[in-house]
Amino acid sequence: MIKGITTVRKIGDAREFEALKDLFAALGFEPGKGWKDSVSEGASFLAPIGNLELVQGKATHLTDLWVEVTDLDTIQDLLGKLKIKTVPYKFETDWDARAFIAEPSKGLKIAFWQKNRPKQIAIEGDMNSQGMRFAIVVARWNSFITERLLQGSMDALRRSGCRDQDITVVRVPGSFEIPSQARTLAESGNYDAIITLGCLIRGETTHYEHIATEVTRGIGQSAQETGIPHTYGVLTCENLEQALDRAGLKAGNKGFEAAISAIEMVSLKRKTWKQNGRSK
Ligand code: DLZ
Repeated sequence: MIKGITTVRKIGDAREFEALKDLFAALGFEPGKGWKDSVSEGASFLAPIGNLELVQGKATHLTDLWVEVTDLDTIQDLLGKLKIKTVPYKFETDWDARAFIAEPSKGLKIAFWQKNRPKQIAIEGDMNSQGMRFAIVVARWNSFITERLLQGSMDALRRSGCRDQDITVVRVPGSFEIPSQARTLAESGNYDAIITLGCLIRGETTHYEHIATEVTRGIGQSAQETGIPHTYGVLTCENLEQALDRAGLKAGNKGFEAAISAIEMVSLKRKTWKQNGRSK
């Protein structure tokens, strides 16, 4: 049975190899299992869908590496800022999509493309956090978990274009203290969104239900009463194993997800205001 497809590209020198590794990570490729021996090295990148396409006839295909993306404009913007060689215009393809070609390394041509969306679409937030300001409130209790969540959040913010100076990290003793601090930060007017991170473990927490309910209610109330988006990265788990899974092992990193949601909500709020005639 077929399990996957790998296509291999040889890169000129080690410096360029490192630069491309960074670029592909920044573009959001999931890192795969690389390899290294005494004479060479391989870096692997995974995409959710692989596709081997055989072509015949007169169709022109420009390059043999096509990467489908969800936000073509953001990718083109990012490549431009990183001074990657790109053909400056986008073109329509034969399959109702738009594309542009980038050449991050000599001879390595990548066509990035995005399916055209139907005309009537919902308002949706983008995933570009450039120019947004975030506060992250993180509980010290169960810090071996919450620090992993924090790493996940930082990773999401940095990868999506946020500068370190636009991120404020605030530590509080435990999850119970998150709502009041989140509210103080939201009311300061200095942040576009508040990301909250904590970890409650049922087996180790007396009054687990009460604390969990109060924390959730408090964060929601602060969001609603201040009008500043708050996202919820407080784990409520049965045991330590579950917490570890949600902090980067088997079930993703909820800190990363909370940060992504925050970016989307800030962007959505701005778009909604713009569409409804409000400037800020
Ligand atoms: C007291 C307590 C307990 C028992 N368990 C947790 C926990 O699992 N996760 C967490 O974030 N905090 C816990 N805390 C601390 C409370 O959230 C709070 O910080 C203290 O009760 C002080 O108000």
